Amino acid sequence: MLDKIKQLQEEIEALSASGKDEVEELRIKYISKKGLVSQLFADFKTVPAEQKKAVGQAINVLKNKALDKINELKESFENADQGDGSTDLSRPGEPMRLGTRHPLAIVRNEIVEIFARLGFTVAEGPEIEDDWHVFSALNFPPEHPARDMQDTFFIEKDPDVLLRTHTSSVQARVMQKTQPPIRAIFPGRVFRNEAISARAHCIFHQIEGLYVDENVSFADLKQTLLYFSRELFGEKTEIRLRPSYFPFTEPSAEMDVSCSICGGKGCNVCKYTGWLEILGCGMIDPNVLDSCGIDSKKYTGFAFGMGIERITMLKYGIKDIRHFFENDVRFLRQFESAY
Ligand code: 2U9
Repeated sequence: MLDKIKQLQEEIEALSASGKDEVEELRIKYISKKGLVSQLFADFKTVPAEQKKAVGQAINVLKNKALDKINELKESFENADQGDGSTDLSRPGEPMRLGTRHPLAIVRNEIVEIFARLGFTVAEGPEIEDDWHVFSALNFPPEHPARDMQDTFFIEKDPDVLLRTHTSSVQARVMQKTQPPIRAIFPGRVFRNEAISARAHCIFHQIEGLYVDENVSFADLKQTLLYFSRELFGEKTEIRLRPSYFPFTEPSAEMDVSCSICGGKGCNVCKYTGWLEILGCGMIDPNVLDSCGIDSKKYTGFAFGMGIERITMLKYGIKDIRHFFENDVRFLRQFESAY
């Protein structure tokens, strides 16, 4: 019996076929109910008791090999053209859908291009930072709440290793190694230890910018931001500045644009105020210029910062910030033609 199994195994291993029909014939011959392999199971009854274990195992191995072989032959003819006209070789291929640019990347590129037209260059820096570049250089006092565990992700026991909470750290780095005039913007990912909701996320993207030179004034800041707002939201857009406070700018302001949805008349997006807050700005505090190695008696500068998620949500009417991070193609494909 074992000899018979061995012989059948060699025969099956050497099987070949020239088409689907022949594979079907082989299947019937070897593994159908009345096939040669099935016949062995019938003959198994006659095997002496002491050989049953070895013979039983050998038949099972043979059966699996036969199944694999027949499947392998079947698959080799499944997708292949058999030259018999059954495959239409002139059919157009299945089109592969192109990926789309992420809405945050679309808006970031648009903002970068607007500032590039005003002569601003782009700079990037590390996401893992030290306390000095994120806080001390920017005039945050040692006890400032932003340093608190609740706001900042400290990623090692060493409190000097942290994830940047804003891209201002890159500005500090650029000012340390460049003397004015400096005109640059700083796009990047930032991290804050915040509860995730429809309006806030612990990871988001910012673009900050600065202009440092002799005689840079608040009027330069206003005109730059007016140009930017009209390029991004349309030429009829108006801006207004409200006094505010940041440790790194003095004076500081928050800037609103007239609501591009209702044209300033009032709607549910602008909560019937006609205005949408889009960024913070101000004149760089002389302490910040000095700590980054720029003479505050000779130079002045303005700076601004905005969240890209917020601007993208306003521009496209997106109601939940979490859409940006879920990468659901049904959401992403809506921006296919937006760039
Ligand atoms: C240096 C000096 C000054 C950058 C600025 C803001 C105002 C601001 C927020 C907007 C929404 C951050 O994304 S947000 O939470 N930013 O309001 N940022 S002025 O000022 C700087 C930066 C670097 C050396």
